[in-house]
Amino acid sequence: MSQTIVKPRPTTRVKPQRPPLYKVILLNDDFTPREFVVLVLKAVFNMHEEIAHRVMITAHQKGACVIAVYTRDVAETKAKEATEMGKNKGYPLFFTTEPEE
Ligand code: TYC
Repeated sequence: MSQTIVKPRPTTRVKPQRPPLYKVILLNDDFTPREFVVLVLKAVFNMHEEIAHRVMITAHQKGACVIAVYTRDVAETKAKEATEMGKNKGYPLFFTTEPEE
């Protein structure tokens, strides 16, 4: 009697990878008016007044504040757009990005 041995095939499992995330960081400066920082946070990061104000105060007191996390493209575009809004008014307002650990 012959026996058929069925070997299990190695399964190749493709685990969907999440794209790496980037933090957008707001930096404090001595010149940009507080209300303008709040306006930018609302316009670019869709924050409500109260949250935007709290974020602005945190950056003002601590020197910097992580404000949101996005995929690299979105983080860089928003940081650039927000920085540009300040630049257009002659303010040194600055947003930077950093990969999340
Ligand atoms: N420090 C600024 C001022 O006193 C206000 C400010 C807050 C600017 C946060 C930038 O990220 C910032 N007018």
